[in-house]
Parts: sequence; structure tokens; C-alpha cells
Amino acid sequence: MKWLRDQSLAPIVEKVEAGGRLSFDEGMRLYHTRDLNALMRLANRTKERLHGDRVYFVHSMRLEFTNICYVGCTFCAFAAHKGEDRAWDYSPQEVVGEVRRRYVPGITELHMSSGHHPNHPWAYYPEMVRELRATFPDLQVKAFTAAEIEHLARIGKRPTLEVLRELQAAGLAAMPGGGAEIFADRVRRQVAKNKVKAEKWLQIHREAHSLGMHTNATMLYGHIETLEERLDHMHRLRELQDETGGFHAFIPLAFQPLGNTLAQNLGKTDFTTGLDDLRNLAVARIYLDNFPHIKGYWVMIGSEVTQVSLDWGVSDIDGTIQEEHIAHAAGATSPMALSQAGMVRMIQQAGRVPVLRDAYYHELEVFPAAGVEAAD
Ligand code: V47
Repeated sequence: MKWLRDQSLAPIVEKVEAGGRLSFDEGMRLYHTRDLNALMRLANRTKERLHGDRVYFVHSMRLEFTNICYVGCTFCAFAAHKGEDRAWDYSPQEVVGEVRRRYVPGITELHMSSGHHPNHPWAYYPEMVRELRATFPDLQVKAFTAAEIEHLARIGKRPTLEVLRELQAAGLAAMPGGGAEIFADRVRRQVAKNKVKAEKWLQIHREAHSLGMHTNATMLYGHIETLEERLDHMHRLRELQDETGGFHAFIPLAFQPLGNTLAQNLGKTDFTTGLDDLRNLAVARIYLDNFPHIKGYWVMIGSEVTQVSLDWGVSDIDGTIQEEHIAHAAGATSPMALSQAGMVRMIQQAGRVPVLRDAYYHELEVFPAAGVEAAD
């Protein structure tokens, strides 16, 4: 393989191209190689085998119904305590009002994840979903991370499976992938010690999948984790996906380093580098051979790197969003929202075919590749 600068990658390339599965050691070799060009090409070929030139995105709205949270994750700059000026907390009716205020025709996905509020009764949550579905029947509600579901189980004094069942009956369409952080105990104890444990996070997703609900998975990287711990995180997700097939997408979340105690304690105020973002996405695409989509999350890695990531295995670039507060509280410099036309352009300029999807990954519209006129 003449195109390989790092010839030690040859057996990996052969294996991947034959549809084989990488071992943990082979995954680590991908992380450590200096031959980034080879990594990019392999991730791109893997992505193209699945999706050709297609890149997916959704017309979406993001809403955090409260930032009040008692969990105290050290990477978080979003959480506030009750009574603080910057705290907010919407009732179900106020959530409906906020969605109405931000509504733009064509939006299909409402993605909500929020703080762990200490006092709302269990009934608050299904009521919110029901009110939203009744007022906006075309809006698909993707909400509540596995960490929030565990919190609701405690409040509602019922098993997590029952929480999921009742939320699904109220109209919940899918679950986002937040709260996963890094599964490895060593890191989790330092960044999210009061949050759902790794095994429970995985169990809640297993339960959601058993109800026919699709979910996503995230990984927070670029802080105190090692490369082995990143791959271990992916490995556990790959195993669960083998079991259930219920994940739609894997989304690496680049650590945003401002205004949180983790950054202050470590003095680590650097953002992740573009190359680390791209390398991470490429390894994910190749290692997570059973995930349909790897998402480049423009809010955290910026539109420019996201556009380049379409050559590094990325098949989905999330959505238009409208307003985002978790990453921006921690220093994200991306815009608060993108227009649908802007997302289409971003994909077309990268020589790809934009596909508008909904929260279920139904294809709603396929746009022409750049420079090609749409057929009637
Ligand atoms: O759960 C919090 C993370 C998540 C920071 O499922 C941080 O489609 C980086 O889960 N730096 C919320 N990350 C966002 C999220 C998400 C985003 C996009 C798509 C999907 C999906 C899910 O953000 C939290 C937490 O893991 N987070 N603080 C920070 N300083």
C-alpha cells in the first residue's frame, strides 16, 4: 500500500476494507499513528461505504428547561443554584411558550436536556412532554439524558424502565446521548462523581432500546482522560450496540474549558485542537463499526472543523439548534444557531450531498450536490 506512510497500518487497512472488526490494540494504533492522511482516508472510505456522499442534518430547536442542578460536575459551567440571578426554571406551560417564541416553520426535532432540578415532582416531566406534543404535533421530542432519567427514577420512586415507558407514552420520541462523559472510573470520579454511574448509563440506554426507542451516545474528551480511556468508552458502546442496535449516532463532545472548576483547577483553558477533533472522529468511525452515524458537533468544534470532518468519517452534523447554552456557558465561540440554508451550504461546499432528516432519521429532503441543478 504505497499511500501509507505508516506501513504498520497495512493489516488494519486490510481488515477494515474486508469488513473486519478492530481489536482494542488496533484501535490504539489508530490513535497513535502520525499518518493522519491514512487515518482520514480509512475513515472516509468506511463512511462512504455506508452513506456514499450523503451527510445528514436536522432542522432542530434546543431547549434547556432549567439550569438549576445539584450534581456539581466539574466540567460544567452551565449549572446554577436556586436563587442565583442566572438561574432559570420553566413550568411545562413556560416550556411551551418558549418553544412558540423560538419556533420556525420546518423544525422537526426539539432536543431538550437540562439540569437535575432538586424539587420538581415526577408529574412535571410527562406533563411537559404531553403539553408539547399536544401544542406542536409535528415536533418530535428528543429529551432527557440517561443521567436525567436516573434522577427522575429517584424522584418518581419507580424503576428507570418505568420512567422511560411513561415518558414514551407521553410522546417522547428519542433520547439524546449526554451524561456519558467518560465511562472509566478514574476520570468519572473526578469529573462527575455524583452523576449516573457508567454501568447504569448503559443500562438505561439498553432499556430505552428494549422499548424500541432510539438513542445517541456522547463522549466528553479533551480534559483529563487518556487515549486508552477514550477507546475504552467507545468499546463499551460498541458492545451495547452489538446487543441492541438501538444507537443512531455517536457524538464526541470537545471539552469547552471556560468558567468551570475542572479548567480552573487544572489551569487548562485550551480548547481541543482541530487535529485532535478530527483524529477522534476518524477513530470513532472506524472503531464503532456498528454505529450508523458519527456526528460532527459544530457547536463545540466550530463550523470550519465540522466542514473538514466530512472527509474524516462524519455523516451527520446535528442541527440548526436555535439557541444553545451548555457549551456557550463554557466558552464555545460558535454561533448560537445556524440556518437551514447555511447547513446545506456547509455540506455542499465540502462536495457532499445534504440530506435533511428528522429525529427518527427519516429522510425528508435530499438536496443537490453543489453546482448541480435540482431536477423538477
Ligand atoms: O451531557 C457539559 C456535555 C452534554 C461541557 O444526542 C460539555 O444528539 C463540553 O449531550 N464542554 C450536553 N461538553 C450536550 C449533548 C449533546 C450534544 C449534541 C448532540 C447530542 C445528541 C447530545 O454536554 C452534557 C455534557 O456531557 N458538557 N459541559 C463542557 N464544558
